[in-house]
Amino acid sequence: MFNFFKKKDEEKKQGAFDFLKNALSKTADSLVNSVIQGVHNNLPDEYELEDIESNLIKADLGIELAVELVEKIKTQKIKSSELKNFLKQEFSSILEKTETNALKYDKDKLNIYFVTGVNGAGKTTLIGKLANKFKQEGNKVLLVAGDTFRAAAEEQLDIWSKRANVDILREDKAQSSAVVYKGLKRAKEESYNVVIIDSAGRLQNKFNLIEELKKVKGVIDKNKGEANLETILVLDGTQGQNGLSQAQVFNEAVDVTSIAITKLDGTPKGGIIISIAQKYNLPTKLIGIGEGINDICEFNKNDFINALFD
Ligand SMILES: Nc1nc2c(ncn2[C@@H]2O[C@H](COP(=O)(O)OP(=O)(O)OP(=O)(O)O)[C@@H](O)[C@H]2O)c(=O)[nH]1
Ligand SMILES: [Mg+2]
Repeated sequence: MFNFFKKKDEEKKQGAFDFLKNALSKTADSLVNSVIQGVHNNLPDEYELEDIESNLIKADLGIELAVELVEKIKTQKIKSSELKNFLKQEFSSILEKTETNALKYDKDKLNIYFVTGVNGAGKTTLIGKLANKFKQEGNKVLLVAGDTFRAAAEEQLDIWSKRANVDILREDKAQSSAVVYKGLKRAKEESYNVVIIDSAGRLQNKFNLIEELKKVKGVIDKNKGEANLETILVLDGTQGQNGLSQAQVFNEAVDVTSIAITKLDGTPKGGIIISIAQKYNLPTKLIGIGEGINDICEFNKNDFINALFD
């Protein structure tokens, strides 16, 4: 019996890794395969170094990092046969810089997840997936419909709450900060241990919307007491480097503690995970790899690197 379950667990783990590897195959092609493929000389020559650089930039690693890596390849005299391993080591050590990739969670405490990001990044979908995961793990979960801005946003969250079989607090025609205040109050009164707060999509250049988001964050900070707070910035993986400027604006406004990258299925732009760790020291903790309720993974550095390189 025990062995049977153990085997099942291992199969499940392998299945999850294969799923991840499959979802990341386009990123692996752009970030690894296309970079090493065209290099034939024992020591890459000037033209090949230029190609490496432009391929790394195309893979959405960002210019700064691409230039830095090519400089290292040149000065450390990395041979073409060593190139793959060199990239593997470099990417791993960049990801190592961020402190942890585990989502803050303590089963004996209230855990608040405040989910932010620009329009259409995948916030509400991520919330649905996350709610389902927490519910299945035995938590008492409350969703808070903090997006009072877009018509039908609350309805969309409501549908996800039913799919995940969790409770929701929503209030039509209310201010976001008022709904969030009520949500936190209810969570304490009714002993929820996971609260996930949705927010309206914001364009990072829209001053008023960012100001409103700060106000909501202020309400959370003031009322969270001893709770864990994870402020998640959701980035659309298909937008690649655009995510960097979003990270800067949102981080300044609400003190982001973790990144969720969505839509990694089918995009070659997954290099953003590496550049965001390098530039802002922000850990990616969740990745979305599909539209279904189970298409979410907790980010794991080793699995990510292995899925790209092995
Ligand atoms: N392929 C794929 N699609 C996704 C993923 N996550 C979200 N989507 C899709 O992206 C679209 C936008 O998702 P939402 O969750 O509504 O995004 P949002 O950030 O809440 O959008 P606003 O509320 O308008 O700001 C939907 O069509 C989702 O199905 C993912 O991981 N993979
Ligand atoms: Mg939404």
